[in-house]
Amino acid sequence: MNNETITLPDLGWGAFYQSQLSIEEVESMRPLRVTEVHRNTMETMGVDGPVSVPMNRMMAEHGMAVGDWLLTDRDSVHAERVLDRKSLIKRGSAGLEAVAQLIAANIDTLFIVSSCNADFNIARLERYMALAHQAEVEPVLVLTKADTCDDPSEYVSRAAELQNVITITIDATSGDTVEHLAPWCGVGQTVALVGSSGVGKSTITNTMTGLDLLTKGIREDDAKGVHTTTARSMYRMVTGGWLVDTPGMRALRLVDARDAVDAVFEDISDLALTCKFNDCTHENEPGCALRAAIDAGELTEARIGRWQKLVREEDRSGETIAESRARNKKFHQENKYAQKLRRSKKGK
Ligand SMILES: Nc1nc2c(ncn2[C@@H]2O[C@H](COP(=O)(O)OP(=O)(O)OP(=O)(O)O)[C@@H](O)[C@H]2O)c(=O)[nH]1
Ligand SMILES: [Mg+2]
Repeated sequence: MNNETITLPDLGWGAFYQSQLSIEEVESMRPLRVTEVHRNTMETMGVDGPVSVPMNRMMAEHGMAVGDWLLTDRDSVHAERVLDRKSLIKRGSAGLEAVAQLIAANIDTLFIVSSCNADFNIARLERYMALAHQAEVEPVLVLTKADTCDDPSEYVSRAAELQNVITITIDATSGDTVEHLAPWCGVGQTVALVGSSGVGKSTITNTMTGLDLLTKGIREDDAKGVHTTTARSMYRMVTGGWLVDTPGMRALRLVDARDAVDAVFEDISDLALTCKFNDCTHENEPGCALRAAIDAGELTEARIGRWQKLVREEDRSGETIAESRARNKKFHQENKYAQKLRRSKKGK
């Protein structure tokens, strides 16, 4: 990349960010886009090339993500402010508290990556679809390893259950990938890759950037990869846009995504509003619109089950720490009681 000739629009800048600057700020400040997030430093890119910006209190309190826009004084590396984000991809991190981990900011498209093998799992893909809906970015399903599979179209048909998503099948190691993904990867566009470990995210990144990032072989037996990518970085693609590679996720936990879940299952959530009882569990109540749709062959039990699972998870992630502790305590008490009962029955 020739840093000397890079412009703000090349970096993804546009009216949305420009309108956040006062006239004074336009004169005195420089916008920098975060390309790498580290504990103490942000690596950024501006029109004069790369700049390392030390983490400060404002940034720590705000929370930083790859793709963020920072403002510093023209001759300083001290960040004054983080601009409002056009979009934000975040997920729940492990533990009791619903703390969000920021994955990427200001992206236009989410490439949901899976492969044409045993990794393909519709429930997991629905979760990623909810992630895209929540961030209000366009999802594109990218199915890798089409070259290793007899009939990739079988996976495309299975993906049709996701509704309203473009599906592309690729061999991520081949140069043809650039052409297939180009519509989302042009100048000014930013894309993030998400998906399980070993599906080929870094391979796509290598092909799209011409770089040689670390990728690792896959274990043959279970189609699971070995976690390879550890940091989050944004790279310039040969097509002019920017790409955020992310480490494979073992389990994606959504946060504050109830509306997004309903959007992914819009047909079901809309229909559920027409059930006779507004607290219908969709199991055996009279006047249940979902049961009627199953009977009519319009919906499958499995898909309704996946929707309900995500809704339950969302209801739980909305609970306070105290509520969650109380639920766990009750569960353990009930378990203990059941064990005691079993033991006393055995003893008889
Ligand atoms: N034949 C073939 N191999 C692929 C394809 N995509 C990825 N691979 C191989 O799959 C392995 C894992 O790919 P990575 O790109 O490291 O996977 P990743 O998604 O970045 O994995 P993490 O960084 O662990 O999340 C590598 O050996 C790649 O060469 C593909 O489309 N076709
Ligand atoms: Mg990787």
